[in-house]
Amino acid sequence: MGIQHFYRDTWAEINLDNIYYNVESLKNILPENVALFAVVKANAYGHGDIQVARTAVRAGASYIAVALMDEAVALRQKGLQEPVLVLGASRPEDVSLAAEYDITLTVFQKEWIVKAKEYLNDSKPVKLHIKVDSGMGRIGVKTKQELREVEEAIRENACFYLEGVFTHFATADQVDRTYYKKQLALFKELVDSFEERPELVHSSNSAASLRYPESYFNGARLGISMYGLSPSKEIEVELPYPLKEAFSLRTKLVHVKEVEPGDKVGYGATYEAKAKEWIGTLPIGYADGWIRKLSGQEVLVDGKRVPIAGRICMDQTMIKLPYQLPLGTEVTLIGNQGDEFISVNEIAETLETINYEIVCMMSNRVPRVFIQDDKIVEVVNGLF
Ligand code: PMH
Repeated sequence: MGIQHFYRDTWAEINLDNIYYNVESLKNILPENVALFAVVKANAYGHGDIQVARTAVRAGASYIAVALMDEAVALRQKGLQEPVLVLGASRPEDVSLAAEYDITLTVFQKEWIVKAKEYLNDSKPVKLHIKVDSGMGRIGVKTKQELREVEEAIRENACFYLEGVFTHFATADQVDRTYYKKQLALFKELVDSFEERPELVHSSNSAASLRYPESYFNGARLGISMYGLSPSKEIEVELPYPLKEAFSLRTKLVHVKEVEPGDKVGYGATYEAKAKEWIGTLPIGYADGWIRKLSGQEVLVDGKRVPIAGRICMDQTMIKLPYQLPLGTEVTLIGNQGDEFISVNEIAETLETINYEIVCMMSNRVPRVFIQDDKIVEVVNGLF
């Protein structure tokens, strides 16, 4: 843990207590024998990979999952000791890195095994999980025949250890269960066809973990709801416990001025003051992930909602102030201020997208400030 400096008045606040609570709440409803995988790919959906991983482990997670080998290596280099699974495809040429760092890989092609073994000598066996494509149509084996071939290829080689098998649902966040049930049935059928069933069998993402105990087998992969966000709007009413959002985005007024009626603001001079108005400038822009399409979004200042004035620039955004306010006044773009709250979901609605994308798109130019027990415990400046 450390406090890195940053030299701008914009930061993301990550509430680790809320992440702890979200993980612990799921852990409490999971049967004892079900391992909780904390999904921290894409810098923990923008929340900070190692900080979230450590918090999740404290709260009961026993496995960490990422999308890429690079993300797994980064976690090891930051000192993570727990098992790490790469959910996506890795190159067979890179398999020795998995051996070196004790990283578990996902496989789904016999040829991969044949090629990868050329790159391994007598290291400890590399742990593998077979991915089954039960209907997502992304990666994975689709038939019993393919599964058996991959299983055999793994078991023939002492440099590999078949630890797990998993699949991923495409519609677990939708009210209609038909497609989910089809996927689950196919996955069960394939799992039953193993000569020897691997010790870890997992299928559920957040939505399935929160709604479908029959999808647990003995592992649950928790992503979006660990961050306090519902997998979709339509299943919010079904959630077994309230989620607590962990991500806030804050900045400060760096310039305040009064403009005259007819004065313009921003690129394209698209905003025109109707009367005498107070305009504030914020040091955040589209290069931070605060993208131009957010120009119609409100922000919070002095506990009130105010509109953005004109187009968002690369590094700066202008807002209409309710009245003159001092330089350095805090402005909240996402999160609580006074009695007001701008949720990640509100930003997602403005951008006609999903909450996942909002937290992932905040760039590494935005420092992350980690809060635990109401105190700053760590600061990461992604540029250093
Ligand atoms: N497992 C796999 C294989 C995933 O791809 C994801 C999320 C999760 C678990 C966690 O899902 P959750 O965040 O809904 O809990 N993957 C993605 C994705 O590829 N695009 O959006 C979410």
